[in-house]
Order: sequence, then C-alpha cells, then structure tokens
Amino acid sequence: MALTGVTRPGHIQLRVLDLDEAVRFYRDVLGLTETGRDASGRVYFKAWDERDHSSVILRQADRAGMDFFGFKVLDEATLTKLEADLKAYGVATERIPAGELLETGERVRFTIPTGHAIELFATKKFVGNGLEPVNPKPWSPASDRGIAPVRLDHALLYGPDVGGVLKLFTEVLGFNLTEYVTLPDSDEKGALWLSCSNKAHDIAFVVHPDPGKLHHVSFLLDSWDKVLRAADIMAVNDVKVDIGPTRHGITRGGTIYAWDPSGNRFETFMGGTAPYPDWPAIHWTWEGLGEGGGLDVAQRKLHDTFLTVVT
Ligand code: M3P
Ligand code: FE
Repeated sequence: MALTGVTRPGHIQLRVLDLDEAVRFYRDVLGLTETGRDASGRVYFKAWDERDHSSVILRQADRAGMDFFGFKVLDEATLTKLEADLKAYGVATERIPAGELLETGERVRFTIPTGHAIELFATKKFVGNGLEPVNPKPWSPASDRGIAPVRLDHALLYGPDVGGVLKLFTEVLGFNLTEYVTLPDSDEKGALWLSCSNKAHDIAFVVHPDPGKLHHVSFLLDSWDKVLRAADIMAVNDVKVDIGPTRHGITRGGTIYAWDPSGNRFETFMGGTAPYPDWPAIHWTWEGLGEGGGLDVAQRKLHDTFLTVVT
C-alpha cells in the first residue's frame, strides 16, 4: 500500500533496572546515539540512519518491559481521523500533550486487547542522519559504533486476545496480516505478523496469558555480515544470547535474539520478505513454528525460551 495512514514504528519506551548500565549498553554495545534527557530522567536514543529525534526511550524502573510502542502516522489530519476511527470502533483513546516526550507532538494512546499501550503520533523533530542533504556519502561516524543498527524495525508482543488485536489492526489501523501461526489442532491464530508497509512485519503478537508483555524489540541491520559482526560484538561484551545467528522461516529474516542488561530481549535482524498487500497471509502450523523452521530454520525446533521468557 502507499504509505498513507500509519507509516512506521516510531518509538518504544523501555523500562530498565539500572539506567547508567542501560545507557552504556544501548550507546556503546548496541550503538544507538543519545539524543536527549528529559526532566523525569528518561534517556532518548536514535539509530544512526533514522531521521527523527528519537526511537528508543529508556526509563529507570524496578521491573523491565515496555511502557508503550508508538507508530508515526502521515500527518496531523491522519492522527485526528484515526483517533475518531478508534473511538467509533469502541476503543478508548487519550491525547497526550505535545512535548511530554521530547521533540514529539501530540500522541493518541490506547490499550489494545493484548494489554499493550499503543500510541499514534504525527510529529517528531527531524534531526537527520548526520549526512549532507545534497549528494550524501553512504556512511557517517555514528554508523560505526557498536552494532549500529539502521533503524528500530518492529516489536513482538505477548498477551491474551490476539484475535481482538488482529481485528483492530486490520479493520481500523490499516495493517495487513502477512504471516500467522495456528494453535495446536486448531484454526485459531496464536501468533500474527502485521505490516503497515511492505515490510514482513511492523509489529507481531503471540498469545500469552499475561497482558502487556514484551518478547523483543528489533533493530535492522543491512546485511548478514553485520548480523555476524553483531554476534562478535555480543561475545566481546558478554551479552547473553538467546537464539542465533540463524534465520527465521517466518518473515525469512536473518536474526539474533539476545538480552539487554535488564533482561529485555532485543533482536538484530536483516532482510525478510517484502510482501504486497494482495499477497495472502502465509499460514504456519504449530509444528511449522517449531520443527518446520518457522522460528529457527537452521535448528528447526521451538526453543523453550521463545514461549516463556518475556518482560
Ligand atoms: C521475526 C520476529 C518467529 C519468527 C519471527 C520473525 C518468531 O522477525 O519477530 O522475531 O517464528
Ligand atoms: Fe523480530
């Protein structure tokens, strides 16, 4: 689809247990760029090739996890329209004033049936990627610190009522279902990959009894070499790795799942399919997720941590 309504993942606010340790990790190991701190102590980061002020916001808390995930919409008129559409659909929405997040306009926040806080916003300060606007070079010094992802790519969230989320994202927010997993001996969808673009996914969900859980936040790298380099950087810095480097059958992305110092899982990811909206969603069975290589093409098993370790 043309990128008209919801255009992309814009920001995620993560809770971390030790802010100083987290800042060192996100800046020096993951290689994001710090772009600001606010009066409440939150620290803002962007990936090197992102153009807006910030995409990752860290907040010190006594429990890890995600506070909210925000999508950037095309403009303020689209924000108002989607807010009205959500209300008409029966979703309670809240307007958060401009400036509550640094350099960010008004946000429309709502809770989805998996218990997650999702936001839409239209305005965030353009700061650029450090390259010249005319005849840019392909590289900047910020692209070579730590793992140095290109951008925040997607998140995988866990919670109940994945079916309700499918309806909301496809019927109100204009997302397409690209791939899904059905539960054992059932037609019920237990996992969804949803796209507002022609990326394999901009957000994904897996059914889980506890609401509001984060499985992982994912950062895009531009080659498999960079994923292997990320594995080396993780080893050098004693980062705890969950799965990989390998490839997901679902989305076909090259991947490593690992944990930040607070236990929030993150992914360094490359590639993936580029589905068009007229493509039917790909169906994976429960066995396909595990032995069929949906999760891990190389090992073809459902790793224990996949369903159990979330923040
Ligand atoms: C992803 C992801 C799985 C495939 C996942 C693909 C979990 O990019 O969300 O990690 O089977
Ligand atoms: Fe992922």
